[in-house]
Amino acid sequence: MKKEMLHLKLCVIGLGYIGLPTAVMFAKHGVTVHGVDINPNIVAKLAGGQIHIEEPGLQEMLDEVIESQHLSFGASPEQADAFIISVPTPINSDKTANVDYVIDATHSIVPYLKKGDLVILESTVPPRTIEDVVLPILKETGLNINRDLFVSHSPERVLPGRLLEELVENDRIVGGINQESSERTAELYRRFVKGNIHLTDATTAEMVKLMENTYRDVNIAFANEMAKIAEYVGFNVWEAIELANCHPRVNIHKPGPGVGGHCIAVDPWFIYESAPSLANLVHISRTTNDGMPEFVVNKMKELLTSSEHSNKTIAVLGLAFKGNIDDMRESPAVEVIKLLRGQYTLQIFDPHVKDEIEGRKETLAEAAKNADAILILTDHNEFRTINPVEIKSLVRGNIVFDTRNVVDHALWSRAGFEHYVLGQPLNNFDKTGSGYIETAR
Ligand code: SAJ
Repeated sequence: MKKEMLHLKLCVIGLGYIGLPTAVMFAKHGVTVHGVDINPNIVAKLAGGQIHIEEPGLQEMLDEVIESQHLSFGASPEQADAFIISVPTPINSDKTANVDYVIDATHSIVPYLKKGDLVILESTVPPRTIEDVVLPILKETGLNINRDLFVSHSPERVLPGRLLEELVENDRIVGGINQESSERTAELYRRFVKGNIHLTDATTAEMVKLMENTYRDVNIAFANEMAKIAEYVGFNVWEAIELANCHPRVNIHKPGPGVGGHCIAVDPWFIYESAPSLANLVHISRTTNDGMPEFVVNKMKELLTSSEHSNKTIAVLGLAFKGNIDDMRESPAVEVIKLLRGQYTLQIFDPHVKDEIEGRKETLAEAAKNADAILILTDHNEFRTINPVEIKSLVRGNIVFDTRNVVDHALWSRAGFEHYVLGQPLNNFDKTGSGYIETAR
């Protein structure tokens, strides 16, 4: 280990979902860390010893490092040996990346940089951001970028809810502007990373992160297209995917009402922006997934035409963008609700989300009361175990539309529901009660 790395001071710019756990983790491993955020409320809260995000184990770890005086917070950077930038890169309304926070954060450290320092960008960014955006700003220091200042991209790849575990266990990608930048960055993360650390160049590292999420988006778009074809041709897409995935080299993802979250629904656009005339598959996948809420709404309308009441009520189950979380960012459920609102009375229930949404009910029973149809939009575990007999006694209609294939088809059919699953032909309800999917496994 290089001498200067032994008693290291680190400055972390941006104390959100990634920056804060990263700062705390380094402090826990003996690094003196100064955390910076432009939001004074966040700085005040953290300085008072309280975390501002929900993450299992983080509060306890923060208590520990504040006690050991390894972590301080402030509104502006301080001199340090290494700087980590972990600020948001939102998307503009025209689907281009907004790298303003990265630009501002890089400018903010320029006055504090000295010979031998290391600058690491963790934010997810379009390809060439290090080369074309970050390096020109760092040149303002007057330091020789390749010899006196070391720079790399090491993208975050951790899952909220499992952050502290994944920060340690996951492999890390480190893309330096030169070999020494990569090696110094890897040496820093080795203080707590147990996974492999893979060294590459900065632009490759940027693309690795984007390709991981885009691979998932393209794969889900394929599943969604197969779901539509299944309804048209007449087969069960869930069963077909399960059987295709028995092949050792096939891993088709699941169809659904769309792709949400702040990563997979966003990152492919960063690739598209970098080469629009070449990124055809990326573009069509993104628009396929973005079109799913409308597809679901049209199917819901079609199903409700048979219902006799004029003022129809839908019990909407699920607001979060995926199962067992409370996050609604870019949630396809929110989009579906937006498209249905005004045409139907919506009684919405999500056991995890507590945000104010018009029509949200506190209990499943309240949501189901007098509903003409039940529409399932999120794969929460709580929905898998709903007792359809109890629900049947509350609703006035008998339609259930399951866009995530979460409930037990046979049980719901036996309880008297007309059960429709996204990706199964409409005229093919399972009325036998035997269930659709029978596999040999
Ligand atoms: N979804 C489907 N079908 C599937 C899988 C997911 O419709 O088969 C939907 C989900 O319901 C959800 C959306 O896709 O609406 C995204 O969910 P996700 O679990 O695929 O991804 P995120 O956004 O929670 O986290 C991803 C992860 N990336 C990968 O798995 C490659 C995570 O490791 C990254 O750290 C995170 O993005 C990020 O920060 O980039």
